[in-house]
Amino acid sequence: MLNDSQIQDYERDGFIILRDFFLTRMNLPPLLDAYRKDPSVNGTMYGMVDEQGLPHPICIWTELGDDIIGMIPRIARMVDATEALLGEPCYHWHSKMTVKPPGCDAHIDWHQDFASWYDDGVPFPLLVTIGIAIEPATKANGCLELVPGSHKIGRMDHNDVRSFRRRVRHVEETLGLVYCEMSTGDVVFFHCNTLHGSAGNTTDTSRLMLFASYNAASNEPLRNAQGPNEEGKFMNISAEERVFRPVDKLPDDVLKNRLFRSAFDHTPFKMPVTELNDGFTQAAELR
Ligand SMILES: O=C(O)CCC(=O)C(=O)O
Repeated sequence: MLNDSQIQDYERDGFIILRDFFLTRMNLPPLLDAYRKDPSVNGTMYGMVDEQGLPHPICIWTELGDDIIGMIPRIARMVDATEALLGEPCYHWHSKMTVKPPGCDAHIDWHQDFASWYDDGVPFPLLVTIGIAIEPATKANGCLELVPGSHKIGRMDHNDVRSFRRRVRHVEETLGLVYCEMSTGDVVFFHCNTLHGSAGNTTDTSRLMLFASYNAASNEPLRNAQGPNEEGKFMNISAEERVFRPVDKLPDDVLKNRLFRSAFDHTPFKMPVTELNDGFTQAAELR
């Protein structure tokens, strides 16, 4: 469980990095082995395109089953820590894996997650994401970058791209930048208004991260308040998948005791509606 000083750090910076949150007591290697055998994740990895038009692989899911990626977001210490940061019960919003393959030039452009979740109709910025390093993340292989304190700006307008870029530059120059370098098993908790992004991978090793996002129980999306994401256009996630559903918490040693059925074969992944989303490419187009 998080202590008061960790919660204060999160409130001040909009994120907190916890070393070895996972590796010692839990068990990530079976997920990494399965990913290395099948980097397409059963053909569900799509390309998400950056401002330069370069894709990086991503897959996303909302349903939590009994494979590894369905269990990780339900592990009690993940959910309990998130609830300590939010000060109330939470529910699973969605999870994803993002990859920077060796030599991948694609960036993940600066953004606040709440910009898109607001468009899902969410009223308050009461969402937290946990990023788990499945493979080591370094400055050279495109680790997550965060601007400390940027959650205090509030939700920025991402639509006017030139003005947004200028604001990001100013915020970054004013508040600085943290390279979230992590070893396998380290995690970062970050606020949904914390500005973040990542650069390309200049190394010959891949960088795999799993991100689990949670919404506060009191903060379900409002019907008829959606923006461009109306009818689940982003990654085809429906309004029904966004309502409060209690998390069926699992003991911390569930992975260590190998109680999973597979790594990712039992998860129904979301697929982007490509005719609506020009920010995606098909899996086959990924390098
Ligand atoms: O994988 C990364 O470096 C960042 C992922 C991210 O920002 C996101 O998916 O919202």
